[in-house]
Amino acid sequence: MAKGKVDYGVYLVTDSTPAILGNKDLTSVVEAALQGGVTIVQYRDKLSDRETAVKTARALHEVTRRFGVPLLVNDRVDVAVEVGCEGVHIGQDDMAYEEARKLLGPDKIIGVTASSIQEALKACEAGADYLGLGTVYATSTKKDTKSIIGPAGIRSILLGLSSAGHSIPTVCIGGINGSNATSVLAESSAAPAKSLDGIAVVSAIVAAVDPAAAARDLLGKVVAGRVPDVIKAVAATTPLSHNMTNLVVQNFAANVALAVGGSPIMANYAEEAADLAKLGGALVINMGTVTPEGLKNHIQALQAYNAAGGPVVLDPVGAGATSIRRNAVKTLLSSGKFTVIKGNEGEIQTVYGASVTQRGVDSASSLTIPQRASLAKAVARSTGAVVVLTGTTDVVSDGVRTLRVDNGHEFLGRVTGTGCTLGTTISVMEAAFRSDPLFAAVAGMVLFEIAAERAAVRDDVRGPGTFVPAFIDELSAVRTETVKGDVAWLAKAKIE
Ligand code: 3NM
Repeated sequence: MAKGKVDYGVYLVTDSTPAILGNKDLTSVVEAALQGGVTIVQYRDKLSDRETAVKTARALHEVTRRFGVPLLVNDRVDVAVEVGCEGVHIGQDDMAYEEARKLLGPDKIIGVTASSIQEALKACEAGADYLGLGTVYATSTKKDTKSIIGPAGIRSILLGLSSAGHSIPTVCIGGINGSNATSVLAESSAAPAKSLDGIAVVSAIVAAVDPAAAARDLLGKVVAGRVPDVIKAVAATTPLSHNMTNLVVQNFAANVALAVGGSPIMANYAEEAADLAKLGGALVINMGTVTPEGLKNHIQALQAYNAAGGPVVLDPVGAGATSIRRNAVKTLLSSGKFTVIKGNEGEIQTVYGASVTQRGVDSASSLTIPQRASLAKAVARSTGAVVVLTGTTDVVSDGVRTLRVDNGHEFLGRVTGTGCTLGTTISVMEAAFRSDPLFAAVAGMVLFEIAAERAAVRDDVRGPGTFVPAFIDELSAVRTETVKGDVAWLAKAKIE
């Protein structure tokens, strides 16, 4: 597991004391939390003897490895060395960073606790891989905390780090739970400082009646918390959205790309792709109205963007409708790599290789939400892409993290081209925010769907016809509000 690839989003710290764990089994709680979406685990045990600690750490490591998630050990470096897990977390009163690094070697993760900018800078300069910032709020889980710094204290450390030029990952800890996570993330990460990379919790998951549900809820909040970062990254770069799309949506897609902050070009001729791929944008390959000539163009452009390292969004429109389209999907998937594959249930089933028959491009749903989540996850794993499976409840997965997005409005289903323009919206986000394609995709989805909700209830909207211009207005308004720092609209986001 490469150190640079670690996802600090939902960071579970364990506690085996009966007051928090109750009579549950720690390994089972960690496994459930991983199913819910925990992205990194720290085994923290101040009481057990060495033999018990090694045994517990080994059992936890077996579980975390199955999920491809790193396991760190709190303080007890010798236990981490013996178990061979991915690293340690050390507090200010624990072993010195340099000594821990000597024992662990250069490839292991070492995180350090910091309560002030001085401690944070010292840890950065020593070479720490991430910082745990706290204590945010007083918590009965750790009674000996020295300073309660609140979200404002976290924000000032983040500001200090960014003005010193450090981009080290950070999480905050202390009293974080499902009720305050959204406001802690927003208040801690207020512009212009770098944002927190995640939240670390003990009791919000370990003491929860349903640790998987608690973890899922926190993951949704962490992902929602990054939406403004994505939209601001778009505003900072106005990225190119190169659309190779169908005849029906050319104009609508170009207008949506503009409204969400992108710079659209509708260019179906692949000879242009090599030049366009150098402009730092993203490509949308939309298979609607496919022709043999079109497919050749798609393959050539896909390969040009792959060579330039630019994101590519595949929209396999009507993929299951005809054998021509089913074969076109297969050909495209074997010709290059996609960053995002977006489609409805029939389309994603076709990408999966299932033999489904779609009537047209409209969507019919026969799977339950958990089945849709499994399908999205499986396709993400087999293709390496983020999969966006649209429907009344959308599902998005990168093969590790799987989320549901429950926003949108029925008018989106009564106007042609909205699915295609969601692909365009996502391409703009992917172009601007390369560090996490899942965050970028979710940002595109909630921006798009909440704009639709706002448009649908406007007084001047009387049906699908008047909805379209209002929708474009609202896309632009939501984006502008976000760039100005007003993210009240995000309270409507239903990400879980
Ligand atoms: N470290 P809960 S606060 C383990 O401030 C730990 O460094 C802290 O527990 C620090 O999520 C803390 O239950 C306990 O509040 C956090």
